[in-house]
Amino acid sequence: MKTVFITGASSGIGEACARKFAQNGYRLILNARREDKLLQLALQLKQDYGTPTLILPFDVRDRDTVRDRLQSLPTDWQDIDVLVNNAGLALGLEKEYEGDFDDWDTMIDTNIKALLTVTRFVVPEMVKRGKGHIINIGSVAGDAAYANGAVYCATKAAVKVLSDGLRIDVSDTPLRVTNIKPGLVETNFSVVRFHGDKERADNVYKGIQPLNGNDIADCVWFAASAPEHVQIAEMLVLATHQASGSVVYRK
Ligand code: NDP
Ligand code: 8X3
Repeated sequence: MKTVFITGASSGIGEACARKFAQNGYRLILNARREDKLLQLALQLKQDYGTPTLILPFDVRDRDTVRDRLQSLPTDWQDIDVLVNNAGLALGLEKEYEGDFDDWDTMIDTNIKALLTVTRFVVPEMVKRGKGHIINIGSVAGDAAYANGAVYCATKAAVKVLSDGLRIDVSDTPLRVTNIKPGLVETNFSVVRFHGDKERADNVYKGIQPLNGNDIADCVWFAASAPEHVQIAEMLVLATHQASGSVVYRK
């Protein structure tokens, strides 16, 4: 049975990926900070598909904990076939010269530094085994800046470059590296971005049919299930009526 490790699996895209891999016979290692959500999901997937799941509730920004928890995985859970680096967030929507320092730190620490930390502790074992696939959840936001989103966009540009760099660094191995770049996906993303303002979050998806978590999980699965000699390097996935990070046609 193959094993997938998904960060940020308590909600949205990560949760949808967990279900997709479970449907396809993988067993799951699921991370996020909210343990109750992970337990609920694990129970549901056990009932629906008989999926064995290992819950790893921790903050991916805590480097020591990431190291300790990954280095003390039960022996029969140590062979990770697919890593989905999904945990991430945007905070705030402000001009670059007016942004909040704490929001910047949280985005940079989570979207860039924590993704690197998890990669650093998982990939060496993959290289040793000569087997593995790293799937990073980037964003259309990493392709070009949009108004009031510079820091979030910069973190996702970093995900693109880190994916490209890792792909170069493992090109002498059978490992594959994929950067999935979604556009507007209706998840908890905007509620988090606007610090819990649900009404403001709902407005982001008004007048357009956004993508949902399952749409992105389908893309992740397409990359993960491609034949071994096929490396989906990048996938840009937009809602119909969205043309870029800043061009959206709303009815
Ligand atoms: P959600 O807010 O629904 O999910 C985010 C997930 O990340 C949650 O499970 C959350 O879990 C987890 N998470 C956040 N911070 C941490 C942390 N410090 N440690 C561990 N887990 C953490 O949003 P999405 O599903 O939309 O977002 C998933 C990824 O997709 C992000 O990287 C986002 O940037 C990216 N993305 C989203 C798009 C969208 O429009 N929605 C478009 C393009 C990319 P918990 O709070 O329990 O820790
Ligand atoms: C999330 C997509 O366009 O809301 O990465 O920034 S967007």
